[in-house]
Amino acid sequence: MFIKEVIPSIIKDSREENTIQIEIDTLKGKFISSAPSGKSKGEYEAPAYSSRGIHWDLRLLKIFAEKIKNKNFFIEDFEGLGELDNLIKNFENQYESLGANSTYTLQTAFLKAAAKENQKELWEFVKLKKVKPKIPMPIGNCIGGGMHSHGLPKPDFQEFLLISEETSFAKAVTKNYHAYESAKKLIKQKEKKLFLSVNDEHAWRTSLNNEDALEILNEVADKFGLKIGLDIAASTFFDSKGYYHYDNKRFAMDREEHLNYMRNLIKKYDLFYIEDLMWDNDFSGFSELNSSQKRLIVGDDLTATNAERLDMAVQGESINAMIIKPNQNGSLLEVAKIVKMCKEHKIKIIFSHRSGETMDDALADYAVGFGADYIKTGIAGKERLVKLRRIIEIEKSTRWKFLS
Ligand code: 2PG
Ligand code: MG
Repeated sequence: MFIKEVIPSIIKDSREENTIQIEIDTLKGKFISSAPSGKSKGEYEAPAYSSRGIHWDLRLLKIFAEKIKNKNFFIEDFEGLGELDNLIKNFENQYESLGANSTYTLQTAFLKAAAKENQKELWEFVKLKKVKPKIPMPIGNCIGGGMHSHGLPKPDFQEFLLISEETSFAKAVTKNYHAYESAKKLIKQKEKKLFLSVNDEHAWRTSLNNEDALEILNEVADKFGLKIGLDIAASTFFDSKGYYHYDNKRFAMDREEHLNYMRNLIKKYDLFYIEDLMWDNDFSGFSELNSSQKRLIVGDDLTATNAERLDMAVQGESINAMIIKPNQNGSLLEVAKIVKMCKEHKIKIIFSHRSGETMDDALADYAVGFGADYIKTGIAGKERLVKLRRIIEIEKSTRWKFLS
């Protein structure tokens, strides 16, 4: 693959914040990628940018771009990414570390170009050895609170999720969407003052409290035959003295009270999915509730798409499902290693968007190629829909291959 030019730039994400975009021009065309970014960031995730910020990363990327310009790469499969990875590592030793958003974007634009060179779709090209590609099922954010929803009052929990498991992804996405629309009507009926709008991830932003929102989620899930879940994002309302602060109701819970509250909610609402139920160092808190295969106890801030953190969670039997956000790590080869570890330990894999997103749909290809069980990428909003549509497209064009 002959690289004619590499053009890094800064664009705006769905939150109107700056993010990195990279275009790679080869003899086969132009390939563009851009990085998402999180707001509820795990303490253990790789920094998005170098210590001097995004503009410094852009400067570094421009220098790196000159180094791979007019260079030929012999890349035939995903492992071939190692050649670019080594160049990045050498560059970082010589200059300074790039942030994870920069390396992720560089690698993704490169893989898109390499897939084309090899006449493959991105998902086919990144297919891992001994891992079967899979059409994941959608997890969608229906009602939002926490750091993704501006102003008060609002639910403390970050995401009230709908999970649809159907014979096809297209059907599952449609069900999530109908339930989301139906939740809007119920929120309108229940809110005294009308706060209804959409939040960062296009989930309904409401003044309702946690349990009122859960009642609505439950009602629409029953109506459409869906499962429900929560991303508690517990670290975002935990303090250094050991208390969880429930701002909407203005009270605090200690560890045992919070753990009991989680236990009761799981039981009362028969939650199928619960993410980051404790702050991101309480591995044993997670394991106390990780007792049944019936529901998913999910690590996100806990595991931060990091192999060492996953290893700690495996040792502690803390989780049976893990969120994978490729830009939380920065190296797709590392992400592949984490995916294999999850498969080995029977931990379900959920590829996930970030709250600040772009129109890049590569996440969908990675979810399919890496054999993810689920993809969490919202229900509405153009940056989320582009990823859902990409999976529908892959499903349409390849269904027979997955069945063989
Ligand atoms: C999460 C994510 C995505 P953020 O916590 O799961 O929903 O949020 O991108 O802000 O980290
Ligand atoms: Mg999360």
